Amino acid sequence: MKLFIKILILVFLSNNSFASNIGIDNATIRLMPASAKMTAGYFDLSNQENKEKVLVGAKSDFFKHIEIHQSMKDGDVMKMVKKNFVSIPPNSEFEFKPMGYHLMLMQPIDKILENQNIKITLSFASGENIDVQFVTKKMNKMKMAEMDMDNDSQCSDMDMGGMKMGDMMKNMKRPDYVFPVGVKGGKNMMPKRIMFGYKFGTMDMDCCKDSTNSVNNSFIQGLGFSMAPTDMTMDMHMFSAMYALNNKISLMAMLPYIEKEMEMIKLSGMMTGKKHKTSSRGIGDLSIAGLYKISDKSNFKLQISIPTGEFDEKDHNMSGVLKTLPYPMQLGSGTYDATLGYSYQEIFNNWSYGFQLNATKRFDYNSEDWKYGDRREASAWVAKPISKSLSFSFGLDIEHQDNIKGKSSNRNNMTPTWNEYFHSHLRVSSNVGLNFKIPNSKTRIGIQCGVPIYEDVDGPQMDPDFKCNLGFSSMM
Ligand SMILES: [Cu+2]
Repeated sequence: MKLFIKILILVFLSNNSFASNIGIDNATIRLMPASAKMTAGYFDLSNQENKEKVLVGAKSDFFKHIEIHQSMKDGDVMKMVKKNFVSIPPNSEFEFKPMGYHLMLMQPIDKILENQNIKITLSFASGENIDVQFVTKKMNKMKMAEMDMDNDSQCSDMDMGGMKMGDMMKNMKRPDYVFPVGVKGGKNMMPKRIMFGYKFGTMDMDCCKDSTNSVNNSFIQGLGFSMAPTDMTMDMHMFSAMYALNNKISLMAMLPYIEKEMEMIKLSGMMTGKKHKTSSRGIGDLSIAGLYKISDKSNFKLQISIPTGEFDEKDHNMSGVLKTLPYPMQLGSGTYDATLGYSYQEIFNNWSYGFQLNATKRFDYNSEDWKYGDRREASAWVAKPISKSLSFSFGLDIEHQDNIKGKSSNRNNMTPTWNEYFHSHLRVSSNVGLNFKIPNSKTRIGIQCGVPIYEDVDGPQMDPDFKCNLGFSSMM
């Protein structure tokens, strides 16, 4: 009985929270690297009384100094301000949380361990003191980042003590955090985030190259062709959506709308010298991709292309007859294709670089008994922020495309574009680009244009004189 009374008294002395009608929940101390001289304490406070409660301070045997802080935005920069008190209105709840109010816990007397219990006494203006057992925890950094992603702040209460998280989030706000717009695929996002994108790509091609040389129409005629392409443009409107399933896996869907136009010239026979234009337009192949994050710097991509695009597009020929258009004018492959990709990006204080590798394999022939060749691509770039919202990039692309396999039953021998052996190429292009991040928003704009600097092709084959991409993306 004596013991029971002792316990009862102890309970009443040490835990005033019953009497004061102040509830404390989720009292957490952020576990920091051993080198850190300070950390932060977070908790949920509920004032269950009909009068205002004013928190005026906190004390602990474990920390030599504790302050009440508020993180607040000053222009573009997040700052911490010392507060002398925090008022909690009657019958309300108040969260001390990252990027808001917190206890700044300074000068710990000892190493802080994970899941350690540390007692902190909260003092109120009314004279009440409440002992709270805080538990040290590794904060879910993704959760914290998510809280921050919505504003354009630099969270200084997170980069104390050399925390990497602050750096990572600063990086995310950089214009060069995202890849140049011409680079296929992207980076993993924060869990549960959705991003919509639109990209316009345009490419202009001339005729023609063979090996590393330019060739003219008489060369093409000399090979026995009665027609030659003179000019081709390809415009692509790519709509994409991305969803981050979790920290490791982001899913992506991309659907292009493609417009192609090709001009041909008759080299011999009837109508020699006559030019003729054909065109095709429609949706291309739908792609579904998964990005698997290896680290903050790198990810793998597995992309499946689903044959939703037409591969038997027709247009009128010179004589007005509706005919199937040659291979380069088709909108889809007609086959299920898989692309494996790897991306890497390193971000430094005032520049960044990255590279991406892609390999596409076509597994089967389409119902017209042909398939595009396999393809390997490598892109590398360096980028430099010019301002907080604008960065400049310079890059190199290498693409290695195989010839077409099989033969379409609609093919003819009049033009090299219908020849399966005139499609393979090795092409190196250089490009320049700009990335723009609209301040205080989650919308980014990118533009990138490139020209070939080296080509070795099986030809005669059309070759691009330039390509440009303009892209928008917006995070929800
Ligand atoms: Cu602080």
